Amino acid sequence: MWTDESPMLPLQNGKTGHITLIDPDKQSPEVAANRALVAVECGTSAIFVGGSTNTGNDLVHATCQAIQEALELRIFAASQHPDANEEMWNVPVILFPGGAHAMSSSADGILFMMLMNSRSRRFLIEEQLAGAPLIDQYGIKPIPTGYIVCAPGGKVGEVGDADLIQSNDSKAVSAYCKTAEMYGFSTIYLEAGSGASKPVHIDLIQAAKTSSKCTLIVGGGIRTSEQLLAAANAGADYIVTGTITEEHDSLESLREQLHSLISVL
Ligand code: 1GP
Repeated sequence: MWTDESPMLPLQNGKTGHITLIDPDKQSPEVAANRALVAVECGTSAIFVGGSTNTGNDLVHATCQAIQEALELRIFAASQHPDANEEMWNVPVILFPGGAHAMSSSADGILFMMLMNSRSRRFLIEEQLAGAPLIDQYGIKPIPTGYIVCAPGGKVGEVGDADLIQSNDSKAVSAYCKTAEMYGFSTIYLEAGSGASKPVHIDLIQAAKTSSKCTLIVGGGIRTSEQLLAAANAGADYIVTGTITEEHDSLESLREQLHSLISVL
């Protein structure tokens, strides 16, 4: 359970943090919970739940619930051992919604996103209008986020009708980030698309970092320690990985990969 009151992700004392994205469409809630536990064990700072465009509320909710229950069990188990670190299991579960249909009252927070470079009114304001009353009703914390999709963009670029930011267009990223800050958003998410062939270009990450004081999340196509470090050194406050978590049949091999990946931060 997340008790922090501020409308942003807690920063990691100047270090870049890692976030694990779990797409409820890609495994059962039980497997999702086990994957999330392994990720937390390896040092991930938050769990994002969402991703696919058409996943319904029921599956999103069941996945959030399973993850929260698993974390609570670990917190309880740790509280019974004087040497165990109870705090390490206290990570937020945050919705990363494809739209207003992908909600859960079991989440601690939600990236309340504007897909800033969408050409579609739906992703600029309509999904938000449909989602805001539900977020209010559920009492989950909105994290106002400027979501900016960069080339190659993948499925979210297509579905979101994004006017993709090209790798040499630092000026555009800078303008979007300043706009996000002027709107009062706490957070910016630079996205290359899930499973992208290449991550967001470091020039774009640098431009985003120097253009606003918002918390900077970077994700899409990051698979190696080198890519993770490059994004961190360019100024990412948080780096999201999703696809690599879905590629492991065994929790052991997932643990091995996530451990070697996250330990470089
Ligand atoms: C997608 O940024 C996230 O929204 C994660 O991307 O699945 O490529 O790690 P990957």
